[in-house]
Amino acid sequence: MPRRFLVTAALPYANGKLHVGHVAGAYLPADIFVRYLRSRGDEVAFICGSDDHGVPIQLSAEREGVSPPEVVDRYHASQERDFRGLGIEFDIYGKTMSPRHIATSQAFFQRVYDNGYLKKRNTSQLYDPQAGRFLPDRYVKGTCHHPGCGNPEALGDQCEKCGRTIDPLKLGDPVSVLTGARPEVRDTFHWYFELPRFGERLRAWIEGHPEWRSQVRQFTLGLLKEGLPERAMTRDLGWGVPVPLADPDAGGKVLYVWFDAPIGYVSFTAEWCERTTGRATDYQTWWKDPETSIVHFIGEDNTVFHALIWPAMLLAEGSFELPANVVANCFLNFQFPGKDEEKMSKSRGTAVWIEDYLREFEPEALRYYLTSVAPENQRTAYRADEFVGHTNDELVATLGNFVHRTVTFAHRYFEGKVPAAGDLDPQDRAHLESLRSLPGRVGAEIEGMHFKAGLETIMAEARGANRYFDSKAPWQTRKTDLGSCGRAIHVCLWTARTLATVMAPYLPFAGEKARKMLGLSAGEFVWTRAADPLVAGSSLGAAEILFKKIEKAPGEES
Ligand code: B3M
Ligand code: ZN
Repeated sequence: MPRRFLVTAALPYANGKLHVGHVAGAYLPADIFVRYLRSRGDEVAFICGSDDHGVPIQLSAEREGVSPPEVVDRYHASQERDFRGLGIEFDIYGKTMSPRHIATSQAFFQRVYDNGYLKKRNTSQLYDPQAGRFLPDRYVKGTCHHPGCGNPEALGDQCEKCGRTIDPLKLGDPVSVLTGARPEVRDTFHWYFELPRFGERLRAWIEGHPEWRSQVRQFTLGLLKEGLPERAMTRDLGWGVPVPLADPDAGGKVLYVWFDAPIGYVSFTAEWCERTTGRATDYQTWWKDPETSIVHFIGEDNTVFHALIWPAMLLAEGSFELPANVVANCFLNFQFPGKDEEKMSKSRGTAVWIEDYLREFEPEALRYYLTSVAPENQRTAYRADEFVGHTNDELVATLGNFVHRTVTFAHRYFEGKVPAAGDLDPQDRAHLESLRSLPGRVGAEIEGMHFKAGLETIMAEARGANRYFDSKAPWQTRKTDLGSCGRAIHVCLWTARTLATVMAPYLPFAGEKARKMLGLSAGEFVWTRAADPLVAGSSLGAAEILFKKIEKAPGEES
């Protein structure tokens, strides 16, 4: 029975280009997961888009002296191009500044309000007297107020060091990022989301998911223990979704970007349904049917929003299903030879940009390397010196070489056709037994969100395949015992099929090349048929190089 999955990857702010850290965080694992599910025959919607609102966009627009939509359009297009170049293929790459999204988030806000979970409260807020403006979220910086953190660079909405949300009024030594002025405190009012009312339900929900990554569980359960604060869900800002309430005081206020952004997953699903079925209301199949598994892929800094605030919003709205999993990767640091390991950061210029990468390198090397060092449970580092070795020794010399040498051999000595299997010997049978279990073993790792382990399983099998080839020495037996030579090549081609099918979610471009080399149709190149033998006598396609060797690491000066 095909299952149904709605898979999302966090919406990048439309104020910057994508770098390797983004890809390693949410997008690559999500793409692998989706490709795997599709190969199995499951029904999947893969949703992403740009996060166009909020302070980050407005700040960028102000710094560049252009309008927010101009910033959004430029970066939206660049992000979409970069994703496509890496083979990360969403069903839709939406925009939160689209009219449908604005209407959807307003309706959502209104329902949460009507259900009694949003309360208007007087509050004080930081205000920049020089700029003459309130300073919501990232307009202010200061020292994190959470016990045991002390990060001096905490942003007004979230501390990147401890991952917790920030109350800007509690920041130590706050400064306005607009003018550097010390902010004043002024009165205003906002609509607050009564998060504390959901604490118990969220705790029970998370405790009911022991399969989630432990860092996500620990972090969220820890926050629930501390007690969730109420959170203002509106802002005094010029750029955002206007607060839809009839209240005359709502004029001039917009929704907090973290209120409207996750609703983007819903509005983009509706947009995609409209484009594909003509019925936007079909989004309900993906969001309101308990048979659908909703899986959010995110970077670690988005955990509090996806695993606590967003689910609480869904509960408050009342008609949606909760996510089945929130899959967070930790940060990926950077390490270049002779330099200290540091956080990948666009502001500090320590980043490998996807756009630059794709000008010189193939997507597969990055997909492979980033999966092999994926920060699934702890922070890991992109090490320039390691990148070359992983690509040349593993991807090229082990995986690519096995498929290539096998197909080349069949072309040279078996007229480009699959030789007959004949009578298998015990070594063949032992090899094939391991091969037959490969799709199940890799699949179990992917279903468990262990993408790196899945890839390691494939590579172990590929090393075994090369050993099998070597020990069969077909270049000798072709002169002495053509039957035994054919049998070995038959088994190797079979192995190539299995390997190529299970690697394809990780390495889709090479998977496609291998499929053609093996003479398989798209329908034959699916997970459920990965371990099927190739038909003896069928024709192979031309042998191609699957992966190219590289000379230096991306991001390294030549
Ligand atoms: N734009 C934050 C980020 O890029 C944010 C994600 C929204 S997902 C709904 O880190
Ligand atoms: Zn902190």
